[in-house]
Amino acid sequence: MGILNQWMGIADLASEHGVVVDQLLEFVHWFMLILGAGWAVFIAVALYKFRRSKNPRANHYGIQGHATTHIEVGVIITEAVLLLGFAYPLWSRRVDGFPTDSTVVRVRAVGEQYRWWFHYCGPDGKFGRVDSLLVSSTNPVGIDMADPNAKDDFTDLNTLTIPLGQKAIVGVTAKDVIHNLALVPMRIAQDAIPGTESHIWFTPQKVGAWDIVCGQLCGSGHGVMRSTLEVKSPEEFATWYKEKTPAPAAAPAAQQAAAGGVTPVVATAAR
Ligand SMILES: [Cu+2]
Repeated sequence: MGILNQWMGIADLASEHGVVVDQLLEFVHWFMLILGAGWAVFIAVALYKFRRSKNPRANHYGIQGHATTHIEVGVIITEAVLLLGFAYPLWSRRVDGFPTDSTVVRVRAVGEQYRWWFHYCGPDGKFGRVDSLLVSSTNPVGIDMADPNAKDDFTDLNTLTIPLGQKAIVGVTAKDVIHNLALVPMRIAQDAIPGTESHIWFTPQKVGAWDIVCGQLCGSGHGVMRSTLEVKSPEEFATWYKEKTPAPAAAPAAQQAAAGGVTPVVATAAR
């Protein structure tokens, strides 16, 4: 994990790609520590060397050697290597080539002041159409129930449930202001922007439950905008998913009842 990461209290790591993120973090922390110490020494030396008692008259030529130039060039090269050689490739692997296999789990995360709704597409693997004009107290993410793809969709409040070892794609958006879905143990975060849906993907590698925090100051209740990320074993996840899925032959009226049925669970989770 890295001695500096550990010392600074890094959160539990639970995703496949997170190892590389942590390695980069560890390296950057060492680099900054060395750089910080170097600057501290430089200031101490400068204060002593150029003290007034020894230099009654200011010398505007300063240091004549080239050592500092070489050190600066070294720092610039190291930073360029870090950015172009490590950070960009890591980022491009995250945003390029999203997984397309049939086992991918898809969830939509919809932020609002101050909670997260999670929208699942159901066994058909297709999200129903969503429309912000359809948002109501019984339809928190505005699912269009007339769309056949929406028949098996369901939502959950403040708990993002995903299976272990399976790639997950989360579409992140918001209803009101900009939020940020920060899945710290997965080493991934995404701004939730009203009117647009941004996607992230990762593979959970540990069963467990962690806090999801909002990573953007989104209002007076920002600090309490906490949800839970729950990684279940594939079997447990399948059972949970089946329980949550509304009955296949349900008529629109029954759908509404099913949606209502979810509400008590939701209300408990909200507290
Ligand atoms: Cu927020």
